[in-house]
Amino acid sequence: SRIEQGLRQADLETELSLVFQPVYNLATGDIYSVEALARWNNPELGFVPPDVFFPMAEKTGRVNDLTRTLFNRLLAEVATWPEHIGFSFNLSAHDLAISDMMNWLIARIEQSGIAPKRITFEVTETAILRDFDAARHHIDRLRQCGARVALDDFGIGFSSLRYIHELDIDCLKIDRSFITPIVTNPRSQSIVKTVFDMCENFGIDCVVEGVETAEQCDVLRHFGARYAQGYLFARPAAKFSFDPLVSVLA
Ligand code: G
Ligand code: G
Ligand code: NA
Repeated sequence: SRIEQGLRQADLETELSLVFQPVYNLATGDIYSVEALARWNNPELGFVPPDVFFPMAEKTGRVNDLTRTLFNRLLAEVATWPEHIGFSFNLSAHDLAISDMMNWLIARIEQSGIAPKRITFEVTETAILRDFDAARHHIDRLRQCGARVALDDFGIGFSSLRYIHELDIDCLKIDRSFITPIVTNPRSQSIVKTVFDMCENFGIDCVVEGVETAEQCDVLRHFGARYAQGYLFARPAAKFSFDPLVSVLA
C-alpha cells in the first residue's frame, strides 16, 4: 500500500512528532502524568493516524526504529519540564517482545539523568498476549530500573485476570468504551466500580480514559474515580499547561 511504502521510506527524524495529553488527579486537579502520543506527517500522505501506522510499522519491521526516535524525542522534551511532572510512553507489541529494545530503553533512561519513577510505559493487553512470558520478564525489568508500567485500554482485549494476577503493574487505564456510556448505562457503571475496587485492593492506580463531558466526570467521581484523561480536560497537543485544573473541578 502507499502508506506501507511511505513508512518504509519515511525520514523519521523530520516526519515524526509527539503531542501530549495530561491525565489529572480529580481530587487535587494536579497533573497525575502526561501521555506522549505519536504523530506522523508525511509530505505525500499528510497526517496518518497512529492506529493506522503503528500496526503497519509492526508488519514492516520498522516499529523499533519509530520507538527509538520517539523516545529520544520525549526525553529531550521532558528535560525542559518541571521535575515533578511524570509522563507516559506507549510501547508496541514488538517493543515489549524484544530484549534488545528493553536494554536500549533502560540504557537511555540511565543516560538521561531523568528520575526513572517519572516514566510510565503503557502496554496493551494485546501486546502482552503476543508472548506472555517475555512480556512479564520485560515488565519486571522496566520496573526494576525504577520505571512504572501501565496496562492500557483495559477491558477490550482478552481482558484476563491473569494480567492482574501475574504481572506487577503500577497503573491500569480503563478503555474509553466503558466511559462513553457511563452517564446512562448501569452496566458500565458496575464495571468501572468493580475495576476501581479491584485496583484499590491490588494497590494499583486506575485512570479513566476518554472523559468528554462534565456529566461523565461527575458520575465517575461519584463512583470513586481518582485519575482521568480526556477531551474535557485537555486534547492531545504539542503544548500543554503544567498548571492544575480548576474550572472542571470547582
Ligand atoms: O493518539 P491517538 O492519538 O490517535 O492514538 C491512537 C492509538 O495509537 C492509541 O491506541 C495509542 O496507544 C497509539 N499510539 C499513539 N502514540 C503511540 C506511540 O508512541 N507508540 C505506540 N506504540 N502506540 C502509540
Ligand atoms: O489507546 P490510548 O489510550 O493509548 O490512546 C489514546 C487515544 O485516545 C488517542 O487517540 C487520543 O487522541 C484519544 N483520546 C484522548 N482523549 C479522548 C477523548 O476524550 N475522547 C476520544 N474520543 N478520544 C480521546
Ligand atoms: Na496509551
